[in-house]
Amino acid sequence: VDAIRTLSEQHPKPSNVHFQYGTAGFRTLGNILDSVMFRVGVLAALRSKRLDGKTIGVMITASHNPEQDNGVKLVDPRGEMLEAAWEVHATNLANAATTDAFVDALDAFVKTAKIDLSKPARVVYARDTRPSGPALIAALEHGFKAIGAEARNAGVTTTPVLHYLVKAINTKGTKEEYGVDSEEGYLQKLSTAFKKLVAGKPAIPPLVIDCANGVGAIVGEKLGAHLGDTLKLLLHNTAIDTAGALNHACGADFVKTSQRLPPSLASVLQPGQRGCSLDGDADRLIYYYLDDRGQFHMLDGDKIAALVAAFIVELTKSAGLEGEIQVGIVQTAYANGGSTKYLAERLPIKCVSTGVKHLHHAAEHYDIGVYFEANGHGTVLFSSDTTNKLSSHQPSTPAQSTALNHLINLTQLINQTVGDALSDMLLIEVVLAHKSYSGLEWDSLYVDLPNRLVKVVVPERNIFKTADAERRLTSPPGLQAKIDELVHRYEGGRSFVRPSGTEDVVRVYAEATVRSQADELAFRVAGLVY
Ligand code: 16G
Ligand code: ZN
Repeated sequence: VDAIRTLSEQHPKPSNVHFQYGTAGFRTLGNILDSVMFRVGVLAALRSKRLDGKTIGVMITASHNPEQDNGVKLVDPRGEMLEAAWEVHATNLANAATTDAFVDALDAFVKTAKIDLSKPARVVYARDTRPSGPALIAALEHGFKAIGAEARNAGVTTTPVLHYLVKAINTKGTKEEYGVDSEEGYLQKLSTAFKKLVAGKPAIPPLVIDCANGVGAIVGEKLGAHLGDTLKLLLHNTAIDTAGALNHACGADFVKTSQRLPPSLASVLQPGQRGCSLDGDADRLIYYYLDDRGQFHMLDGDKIAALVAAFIVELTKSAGLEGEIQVGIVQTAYANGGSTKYLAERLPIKCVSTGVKHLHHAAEHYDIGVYFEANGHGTVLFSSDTTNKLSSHQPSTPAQSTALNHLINLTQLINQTVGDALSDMLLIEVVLAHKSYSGLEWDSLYVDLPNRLVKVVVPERNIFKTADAERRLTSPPGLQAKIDELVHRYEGGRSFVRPSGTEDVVRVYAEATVRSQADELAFRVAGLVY
């Protein structure tokens, strides 16, 4: 306790700020996060003690947000997001006004959560390329030191690599061993599976990758070296040391939100060529191509879900496992209506609230659960029953055997801990190679409805309460009825309003059959909210 007290004095909480552990952990301006980092260091160690010394992950990143932002989130032992109940504790500890208040809050928490302080504490941590990262890492390390945690620095790497590491460390030496617990082990695992999956397929054309001037450039380059000639990665927006470049006019969020090509790729991407954008910590991925008239076409998370799910269903059939393995889809309200219609006609589908933890948990209920947010974050989960079935299934024809092997290799290629832009990118390249699809053919699976997302700054976002997987407002009273009344007047109209979990704004989404109508509906609903 003395060490905590002394070190905490070096990381005072700024007095006029309230911190909140939201959808993406703590996230705000990097230069006010010092005290939060110290306290998260202590909290991560407590979480580890609570879980009998299992390794907890800590990632310092603000993902697709502007360069001056930063953030931190905790990763649970199986590589998943921190258990929801602890988000509240994290928020409480971060907001204790003084060292005394912090120490008191810790004491109380240790008692109520029944944490045995004599247990070991183990953590692994990493950061993205943000300039505020090193100072925040130092504060975090102070937190580890204060409580005597055994801490392993994973350096500068992507969020999905950190999630992978957590799972690899915690499964080491067990029969569920996830892989070698290093970035190199991760790259090896992915590239080996990829090479097996595309063996014998025609050569894959080079792929343009927009690295958002972030950490994806570093790990992407290493991945490229592992892939060699199997898939040539043409890395762009790799200026990780240029001030202000991170996520600026590039990256997955820019492409998804503005629905256009990053200007920096204008002279790079050729008509017909595939390109993709990562976000600042490489856990989101958006594809695109230019048609022969040079027109931009976006292939977002919904298109990825459709492509991948159809492929996996085909493989389970070809492997002779139809009826034995059920493939299901999880989406959020942001999923394009076109994709929902297409997928619902083919597969079981569920809509859940925004945020990885909701999608991930819902996907765990299927034998193979495919989840992608429209923003490009997603992955595929194979239940342990399914994994066992795949390894014990006896194929009765050579064709079945091939399909079965593909499925097994997919379980290795896919980062099942969290959405992973690089792993997803390889997955997409596998499907395109197997189906001999160009961007155009992939795009033609279904037609996107025109849509618009706007954010509205409101005095009190907490008065906005939703139900039905965020598709309806229950508060403020009467507002949903007004939205319904508006939506009715638009052909193919759909709109919903929800408070953001990462920013102090309310988001309004609208879609309609015609572009101008989608825009108009979005702005009129925004007008109701304001
Ligand atoms: C974060 C989440 C994403 C979610 C978004 C919602 C991760 C890796 N990503 O980016 O899943 O869609 O937040 O933000 O946790 P919002 O609540 O501000 O709309
Ligand atoms: Zn991200």
